[in-house]
Amino acid sequence: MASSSACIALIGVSMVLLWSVGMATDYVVGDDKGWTPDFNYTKWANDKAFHVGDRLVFKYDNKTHNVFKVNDTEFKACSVPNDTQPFSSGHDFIPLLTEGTKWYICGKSDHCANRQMKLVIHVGSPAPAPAPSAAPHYSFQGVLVAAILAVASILFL
Ligand SMILES: *[C@@H]1O[C@H](CO)[C@@H](O)[C@H](O)[C@H]1NC(C)=O
Ligand SMILES: *[C@@H]1O[C@H](CO)[C@@H](O)[C@H](O)[C@H]1NC(C)=O
Ligand SMILES: *[C@@H]1O[C@H](CO)[C@@H](O)[C@H](O)[C@H]1NC(C)=O
Ligand SMILES: *[C@@H]1O[C@H](CO)[C@@H](O)[C@H](O)[C@H]1NC(C)=O
Ligand SMILES: [Cu+2]
Repeated sequence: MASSSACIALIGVSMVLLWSVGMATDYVVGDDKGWTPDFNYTKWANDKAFHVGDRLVFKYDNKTHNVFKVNDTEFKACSVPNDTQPFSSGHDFIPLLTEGTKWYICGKSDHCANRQMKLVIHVGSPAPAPAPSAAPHYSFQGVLVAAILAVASILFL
């Protein structure tokens, strides 16, 4: 009994945490086109607000593409770092851990210089909590009631 109460409490508390932190987002770079030549990633990134806690997902054929995280200078010159390994799984999840500007290029052939395989994004502070009305799956009041019930069940059962 005690352990199931604790379990309910944990679920309640996690829901509250999830609600207050907001939802992290996975962004598939290039959407259904993925990481591919001749796609405008500047345009793709334009209407998106990236936040700490979100992830970039690069999907590509790893025989012909890869992903290097680079700096500003390397990005502009499309120069592939010779001291770091690229991401090369073909399905890379890259968590955005810090705020600021991040640069990514494909290191194969002339894909960065001539085929637009370059992405620059600006990462802002963690996503704000959505307004209660913007959270369609559960209301703040509902979560609050769940949390109170959970705590009550620990204290009184
Ligand atoms: C990509 O899109 C951006 C923003 O819409 C635009 O300024 C830029 O010229 C485009 N690049 C190419 C190579 O078409
Ligand atoms: C970018 O990285 C290179 C090494 O690959 C380094 O020489 C250069 O100073 C760096 N530039 C910036 C702006 O950090
Ligand atoms: C990497 O490139 C820099 C300059 O482009 C060069 O000085 C350095 O020796 C290279 N390092 C390796 C491990 O090849
Ligand atoms: C390409 O992806 C496959 C499957 O994920 C992996 O086994 C292989 O090592 C990857 N190739 C490179 C160059 O990383
Ligand atoms: Cu490429």
